[in-house]
Amino acid sequence: MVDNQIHTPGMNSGSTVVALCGGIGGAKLALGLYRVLDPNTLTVIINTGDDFEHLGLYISPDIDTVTYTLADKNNQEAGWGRRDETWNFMAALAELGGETWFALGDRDLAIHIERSRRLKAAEGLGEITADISSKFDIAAQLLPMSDDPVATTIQTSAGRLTFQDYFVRLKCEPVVEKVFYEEAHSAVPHAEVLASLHQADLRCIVICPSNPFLSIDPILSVPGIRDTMVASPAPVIGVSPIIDGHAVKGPTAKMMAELSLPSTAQAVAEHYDELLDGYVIDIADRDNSNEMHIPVRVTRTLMNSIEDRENLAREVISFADSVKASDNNQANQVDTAC
Ligand code: FO1
Repeated sequence: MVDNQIHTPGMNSGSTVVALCGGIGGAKLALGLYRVLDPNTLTVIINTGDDFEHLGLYISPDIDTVTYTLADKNNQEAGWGRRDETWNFMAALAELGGETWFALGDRDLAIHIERSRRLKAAEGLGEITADISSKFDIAAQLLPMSDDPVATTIQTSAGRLTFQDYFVRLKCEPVVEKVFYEEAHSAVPHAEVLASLHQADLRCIVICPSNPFLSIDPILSVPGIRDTMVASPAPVIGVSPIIDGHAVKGPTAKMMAELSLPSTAQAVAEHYDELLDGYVIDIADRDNSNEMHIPVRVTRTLMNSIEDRENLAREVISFADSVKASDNNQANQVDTAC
């Protein structure tokens, strides 16, 4: 349901929105934005640090999670993979003694096999992602952060692990000591990523409530993306992935404790530092809102229902418009003062 109040840009705001997203929590807000905005005005920049080669296939989990979610084909319970899935391939693989720790459903397999075939035919990840989006009638623009490989690896008490080894095979149990984004220095942002961030009518940039270290930092590690966001006149609004000291899903709070950071909404805002123009936190963290040195919007950020996703998206957009309006007012005051 496109919301006219949100859909109609404010007098001082543009009409396009860019969201940085990875993982399950991020995809929930991406869906909320997709449903309340004109979907043609939304660009989602997706983390590819989770990507890996498995069983001879190139797997891009966060691109698939966002794609299935916006196409309404996703498995709501798991948060990843497809709905109405069957597991005959995995059962047959088990008979052969194949690796079954990473579950690939029969329908889900098609996207991995088709993406792998097209990558081998030298198509770019962004081109393939756009084509799959259009085959699924997704009106938003879905972009990988780069066509170049950037692999998230994790130095842990169990040694240096690839992302999926840590996240799925070892269930996030090893103690995290440091996170790396391999080859980020030589990666180039996807051309459409920089174009989306340079749009003249950019209303705001949203950092979704994803794991900052595993889903957002890989995107920010690609040279040029963070600087473009900092320089953008559009407000950058972060949504806290931590509610009352806990992550809604996944290892964010555990990782923060292991990295000697307080697992609080405020600590995540401090991690993003000068990138943020505004920060959205949950009502459970209302008392901490005055400890933050940037504008804060307090609202319900837990997203159980579709309405929760849409309501949070509306709050984020209206908050961005108000941050932009107050920036304009301050700029005008400075003009009149001097
Ligand atoms: N996550 C799991 O915890 N267990 C799995 O077996 C699993 C399989 C899987 C298959 C395809 C896919 O696109 C995602 C999958 N995920 C699985 C999620 C994956 O680990 C993602 O990296 C997480 O969603 C974090 O972004």
